[in-house]
Amino acid sequence: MSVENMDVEELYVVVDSNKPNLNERTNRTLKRPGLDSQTTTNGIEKYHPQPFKESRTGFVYDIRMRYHGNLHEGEYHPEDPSRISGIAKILETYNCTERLVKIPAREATKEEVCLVHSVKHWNEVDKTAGMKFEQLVETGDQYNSVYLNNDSAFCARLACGGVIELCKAVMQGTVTNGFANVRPPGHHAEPEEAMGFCLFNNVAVTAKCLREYHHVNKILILDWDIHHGNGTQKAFYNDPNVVYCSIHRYENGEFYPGSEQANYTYFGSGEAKGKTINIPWPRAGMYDSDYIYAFDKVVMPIADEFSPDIVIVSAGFDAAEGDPIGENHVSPIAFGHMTHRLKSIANGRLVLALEGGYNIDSISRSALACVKVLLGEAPDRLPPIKPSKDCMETVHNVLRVQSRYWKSLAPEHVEIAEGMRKLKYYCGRKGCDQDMGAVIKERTLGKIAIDMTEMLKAYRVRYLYETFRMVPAPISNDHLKKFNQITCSQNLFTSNIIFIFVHETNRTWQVSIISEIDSSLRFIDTITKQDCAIIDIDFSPSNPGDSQSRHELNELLLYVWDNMILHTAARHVFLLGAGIGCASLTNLITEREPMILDRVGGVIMVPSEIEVPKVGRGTNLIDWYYEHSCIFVPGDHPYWDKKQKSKVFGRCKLPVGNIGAAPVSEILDQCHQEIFRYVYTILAGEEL
Ligand code: Q9C
Ligand code: ZN
Repeated sequence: MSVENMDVEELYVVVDSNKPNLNERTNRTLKRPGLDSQTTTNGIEKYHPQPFKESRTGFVYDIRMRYHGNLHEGEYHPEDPSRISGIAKILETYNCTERLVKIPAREATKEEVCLVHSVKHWNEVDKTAGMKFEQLVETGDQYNSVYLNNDSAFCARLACGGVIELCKAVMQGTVTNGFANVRPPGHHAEPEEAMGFCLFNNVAVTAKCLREYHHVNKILILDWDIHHGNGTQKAFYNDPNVVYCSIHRYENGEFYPGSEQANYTYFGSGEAKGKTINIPWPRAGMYDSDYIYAFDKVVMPIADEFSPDIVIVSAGFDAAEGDPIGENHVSPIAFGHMTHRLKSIANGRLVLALEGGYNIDSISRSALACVKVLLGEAPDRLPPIKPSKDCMETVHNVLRVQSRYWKSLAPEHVEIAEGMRKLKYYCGRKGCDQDMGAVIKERTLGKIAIDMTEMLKAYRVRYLYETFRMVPAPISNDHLKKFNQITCSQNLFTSNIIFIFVHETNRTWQVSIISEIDSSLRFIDTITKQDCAIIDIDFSPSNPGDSQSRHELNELLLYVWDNMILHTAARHVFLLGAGIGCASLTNLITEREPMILDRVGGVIMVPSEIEVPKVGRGTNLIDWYYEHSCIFVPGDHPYWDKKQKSKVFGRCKLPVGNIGAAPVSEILDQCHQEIFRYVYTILAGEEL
């Protein structure tokens, strides 16, 4: 039963009664008997015009929360009382205050606070009210980034109780949504510990209260403060009913609070796997597009699927443009958009609770934008979303880990480049061989008179199709399109194992067309017979060996990784390179390090007479490469003359029975068995 099934009169009764009201459960009892399922005589449900639904926005602000302040005279601390008065002032200036329903704050009780925190912690905070200056300083210094005065404990109780009261009001339907303008903040406060300007974890305590005392089943906590909410993560790490999702600056664990637990590799434990979602930015300087992208790709699908009863936002504004600590560039408009998107969850039951944010002007304008959206205004228009590379990489990492736990993130649901979608469609369709055959014939016939390289490539594409039903992969990047050389097997999206095979045509065909084709085809034959997928990259550089060609191939490989591999579900990727293609593989490994280490099972190369390529810096990467590579270097290769054999070149070995110089194709042929033995060894060591 929903609001649209009530008539206007009933709706007014509900609103006027000022009782728990507009939510589905309570409406049911208010319904007149006999109206429950109105159907017309032909069985079609009768259309009911939707009545106006009143939305009300609650607001918590108690000036006494300004009492908590830095005792050191004249010494500035960013977590300043003016933060909340600044926000209150701008809301007043823009006539929002009069439209808000004031929800009085009250002190949270010991019982409530101790749903998250230990009694010991409660007592420690409690004691500070009666301490002398030196004791306060000393106690504050015992924690990590905390200051105290005699009012701190009181303010912390008030902040916590304020968030509780607002959420209660939302659950009871007194208001639809709301903003808690509170301090001190809470999300760093751990069960046993004050930390990061936080004494009690306002949002975590509230969530536990809602579940414990107010029959709320599922809660989503979204934390957009620039910092990871370590306290909140801890409080719910194995609670399957509370999803904690945080977008934060991580910097490889360097940024405050400086723990690896803020990484995307931490996703909850036990029954709660997937219920912690970390979106860790690798650097400062993220923009609106990055946040909106993360929202659209991760936060919103999960929020929809989880379908919580209420959404609580740890709404720090230290990711805002102008914040001295966060150094990100999120605009008030983007904060408005994130708020707007969250209103679509949990029947609009949404509470924003202030956390960090240290530029008074920035946090005031950001909070204003959020409150306006809560009040029902539309957010301003944003320019088109252009996420940064670092953002996309982060989001891909999160998706890869989280798609195990969320159906809505599974690869087949993740939006992919247009061409890939078509390919996927094509690969999944029965009886589509004929039109593909026609496309390929057309393409190859037209090429014959052009030049030898093109002809050979075209012939190969056709052969791959006719023999292995491999299809040309679409490339949406115009610049890379002209090479027209990626072919893949149709099990690309279903296979757990994918080989990326990079090799070149044009220098070897001069030696022997047939043998080149034969050796690469033998590979493909073995791979497809094992039901593994393959992406074949037949690279024929316009000018072999020049830097332009190398650059093009590097780009092509990154394209294949970002736009193809990342959209597959395969857990084992093998990189196979022959000749000039080898260097583009080490480039790929260097450029996509974290993802590569996770998904690539092994790297196999036959560089032939080209220089043995090396991976980039980083002990992690170098050690991994050495452990996961098998580089066949002929006996007469200058590599063997080097005094110092560095791990950056991978694990080099002589091809079996190899004496010296031979074309790539021949070495490839010689190593065939050994290469697959190597692959089997790796796969045997891992569960499939
Ligand atoms: N080197 C919130 O935004 N920075 N807290 C300490 C020590 C602490 C931020 C730096 C930042 C805490 C709620
Ligand atoms: Zn913060």
